[in-house]
Amino acid sequence: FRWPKVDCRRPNVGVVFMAVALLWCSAWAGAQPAAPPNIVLINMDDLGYGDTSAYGATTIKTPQIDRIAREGLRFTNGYATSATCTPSRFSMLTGKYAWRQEGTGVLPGNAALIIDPARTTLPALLRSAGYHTGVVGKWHLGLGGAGGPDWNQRISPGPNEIGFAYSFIMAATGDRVPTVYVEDGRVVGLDPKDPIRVDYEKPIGDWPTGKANPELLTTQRPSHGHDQTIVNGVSRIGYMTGGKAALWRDQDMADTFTRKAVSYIEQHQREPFFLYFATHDPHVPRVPHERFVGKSGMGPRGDAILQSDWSIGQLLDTLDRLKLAGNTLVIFTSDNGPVVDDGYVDQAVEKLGTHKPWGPLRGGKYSRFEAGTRVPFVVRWPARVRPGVSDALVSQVDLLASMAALVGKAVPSGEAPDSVNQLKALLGEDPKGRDHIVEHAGRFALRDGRWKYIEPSEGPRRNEQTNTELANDPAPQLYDLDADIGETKNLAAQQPERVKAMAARLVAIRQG
Ligand code: NG6
Ligand code: CA
Repeated sequence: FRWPKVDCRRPNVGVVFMAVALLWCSAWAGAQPAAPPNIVLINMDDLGYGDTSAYGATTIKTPQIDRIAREGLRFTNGYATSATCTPSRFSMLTGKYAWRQEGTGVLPGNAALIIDPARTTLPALLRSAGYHTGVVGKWHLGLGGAGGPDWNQRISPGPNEIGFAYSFIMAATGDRVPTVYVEDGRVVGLDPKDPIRVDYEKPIGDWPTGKANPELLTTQRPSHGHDQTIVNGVSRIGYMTGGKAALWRDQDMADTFTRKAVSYIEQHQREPFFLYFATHDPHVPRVPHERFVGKSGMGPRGDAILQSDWSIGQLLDTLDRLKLAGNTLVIFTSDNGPVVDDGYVDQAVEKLGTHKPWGPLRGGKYSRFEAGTRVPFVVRWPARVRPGVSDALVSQVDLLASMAALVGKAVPSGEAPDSVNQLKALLGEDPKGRDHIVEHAGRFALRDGRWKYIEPSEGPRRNEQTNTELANDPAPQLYDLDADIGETKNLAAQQPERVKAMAARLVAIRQG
């Protein structure tokens, strides 16, 4: 290449043209919005506010999750809508509080799909904006029409009918049958000569159960519940028979989901994509791959957290390798708070040591105290979001309206009624976020700024089996979270006016 000779007194027409064209091009590029970011939504299962070193844990190290936090915006007031999986995920994908719809509690493994395919969902909205959409991991929102799925046919409706162009899922949870993967509506590896049958009411087939044959249990036995069909040496909730060739090996689950997620990113690297990656870790049964066993010193629960950290690292590495990291919005969160003993004797209690899965918060999974729904919540988007910490009040229910704003789509009226556009808060441009949030665990609580109101309720104060404080109290509770993040001082008696106002507001929101 030779630079053209330039005579300043008689400028070369070609050079002038090139310079003008260059200037024009760069001005035009500056005025154009950057290409829409890819979106990777990572939803952990039962990971607590205090379970990662990103959120202050010192006895467990989660370097990959920490990396998202270090390079992104870490929220201290990020919420799931409910303290269990199904309603939490329902809200995240539909933008509607799950308690507005009947039948959105923790679902059995053979439940019908609870999201109406006619409604606007987060994936459907992104798909309409030109995104390729995929889900890999835990589903737990039901499959099939009324009556539930026939596992031996194409299962529909499911994720592919509510907006995901690709799906590779487990139907419910690891502790619920059937213990098989479903890819785009088909059970993976199913031998048609060995059909799957599932029942949640009565035994079906002749496979051993945890109740009758505890000697067949290999890695762990149940502490409560979980004593029905045994698969892979673990007894589960529900009865199943058939589908032998399709059964998963729990130890390989994280590898399987990770592999599918990585190949999804590889396949769709040249178009905007939305990947919803829902890990099973650290939900029960905690049966991590052999290479993670013993690595945390905290038993299988800690090992499962390390395993999920590894999975997430694989996704981050893939984004780096494909040079996608800069313009990919990664959202990291969890579906509900932590639980230590959730039904299996797996050393989680004995080996917990000084680790506090709930961090400075009170309660845990199933609870209306903060640890039930306040969860890890991190947003990383190197091209746009400045790293740091945000105290803005943000909720998973707002992802739908916020992502709609991001991709320039309107939310159709009447859809996603509880989803508020909080894009500015999510991008670090608004330090406040929502002004209130409803917390739900069967009954209700309202967070309004610094104040937390828990409506009176009968019922046990503690879930004895999981050893979780549930926040049930026949008297109203009021806490000042700014002064008392651990909800130790009930101020309701001192501030009856505030209690009354918040109770009325909660009623209005629920009716709204
Ligand atoms: C409970 C299970 C628990 C877990 C939970 C759902 C028993 C005794 N306990 O009913 O182990 O599966 O449901 O967890 O069966 S969630 O994270 O999917 O909401
Ligand atoms: Ca969960």
